[in-house]
Amino acid sequence: MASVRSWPDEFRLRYRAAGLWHEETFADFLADRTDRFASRTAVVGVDAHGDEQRWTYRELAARAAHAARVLRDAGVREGDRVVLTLPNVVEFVAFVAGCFRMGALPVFAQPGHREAELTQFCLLSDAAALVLCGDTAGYDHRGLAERVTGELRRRGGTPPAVVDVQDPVTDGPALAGRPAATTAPVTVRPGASAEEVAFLQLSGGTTGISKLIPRTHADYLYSVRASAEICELDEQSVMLVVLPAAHNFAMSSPGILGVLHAGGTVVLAPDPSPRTAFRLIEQERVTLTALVPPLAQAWLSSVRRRRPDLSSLRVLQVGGAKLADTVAAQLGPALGVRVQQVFGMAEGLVNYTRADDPESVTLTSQGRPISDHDEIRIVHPTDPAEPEVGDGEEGALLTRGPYTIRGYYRDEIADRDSFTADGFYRTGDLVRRLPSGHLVVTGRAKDQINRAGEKVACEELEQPLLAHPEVLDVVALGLPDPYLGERICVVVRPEPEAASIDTLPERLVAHLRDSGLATWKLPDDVRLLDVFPTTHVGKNSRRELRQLLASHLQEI
Ligand code: OOB
Repeated sequence: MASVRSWPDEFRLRYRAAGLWHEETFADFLADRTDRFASRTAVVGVDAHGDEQRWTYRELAARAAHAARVLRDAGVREGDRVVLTLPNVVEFVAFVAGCFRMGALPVFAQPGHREAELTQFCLLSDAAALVLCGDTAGYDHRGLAERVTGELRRRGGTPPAVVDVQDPVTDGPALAGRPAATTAPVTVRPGASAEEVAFLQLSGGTTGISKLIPRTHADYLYSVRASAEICELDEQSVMLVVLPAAHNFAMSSPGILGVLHAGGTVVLAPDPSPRTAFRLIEQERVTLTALVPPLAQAWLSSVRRRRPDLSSLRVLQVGGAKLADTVAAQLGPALGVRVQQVFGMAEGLVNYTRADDPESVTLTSQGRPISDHDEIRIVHPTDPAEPEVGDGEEGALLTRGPYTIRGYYRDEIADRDSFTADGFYRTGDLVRRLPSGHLVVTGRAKDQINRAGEKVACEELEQPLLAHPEVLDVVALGLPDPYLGERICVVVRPEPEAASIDTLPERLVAHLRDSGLATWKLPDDVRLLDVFPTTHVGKNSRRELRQLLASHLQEI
């Protein structure tokens, strides 16, 4: 895969010699866990039909083998990419494991992605299959897939095979009464190298739609092993997955893979409501879960009303967006848990607060890196020479290490902007470092909105809006919101000839929806403004716009 920039030999050898990178692939990993923990419970949740499932490690392996067979019958071959856009159903785990088994590369899309994103992911990855759940929360994904394949055909591409996990053929033979594929099994892929790309994650996106992130077996499994150790997972661990399963936080920090690594049980929450989560925690005696800050806040208020039995829950991880110190301080006492902050990114680097950190650190910092081999550089945010800032000062975070990518998937232009010449990834986050090595996230230097942990590139909204005939100019920005962290605001300079100013905001939101953007990216707020503040070089000034909105537009 020539278009993926990998670690230079010097680093590969260093990570191997230090015992961080192993020979193990995901197929090896899953086969080994199946042997070791065969009759223990691996996955609990609902399937695509809404029926409850409880799979042992052995059953998970059988489901994975079946998923591999379904994919192979759909034309997927070793090395092919498979876009998954599944909700938190047990089939998600089966298909991820199925891809690993046959050496296909999952591309971790979200069920909320729509035409714009899915078309892009299929094109970029040249996907052989698109795996979806026909009806997800009342939304017709089959119809969506038809529009995506139609668009790919129009653009001269080969559309992927569509696999619907609600189709009875995708069910494993163990499900009585449902027909199953009967073709020959797909065997675990022999002889693969652990330094090959295992799957593609999605970036939060700063310039248009998410970029694809190539993660190798060796680098990702290292982060999974180390995360499971830091989070003290073992066979007794029961993790509730409330966040979207395909997100990097839910997958590997320590997430689904960390729990399977340790021989524990993964419980998938079919919806993120506190009510569902509390029921599952009680029922399954959950020991660990991960939330984004707005969900943690929702739990705080819900726990006071519902008084659930959370006695089994020991650790509550919070990450994906900045957790306010005041909320952090309330969570432990109110829920009877230890709070662990997690500051990570799909590109690699993950920071955790540790079990033995003092409260002053766990409540006010976003943790320290997984590894002694994670290199952290904090530089002046606007000086192009990127000099390092002094101890404890705010600066832009750059990082390099054994599980941080050196380049995106087939995107050399993004690589030029996102990585330094010596291979550091520019995270776009502003941080300061405490003497203990813990990082405090203080802000962001990238054109991205973080709405309740969901990332939206400002460009994703600005580009389609600029194409609207009644829009002269537009800036998308995140405004502070007590619950969401940030809410999405687009400030539009309308064409003087705009048809009807009164209805323009609604029509612009409809236009964005029609352009096929994921639902969570639609603006919470559309503001009209005749003149935009500009920087000294004449560019629109987001900073001044934000200040302007904060000061007087709020009252309009
Ligand atoms: C996680 O991954 P992504 O790729 O969706 O987003 C990464 C970005 C970071 O660069 C930062 O801007 C923000 O999300 N972020 C946080 C944060 N955790 C992530 N900002 C402030 N405080 C935090 N605790 O979001 C992700 C991946 C793995 C584990 C956890 C989160």
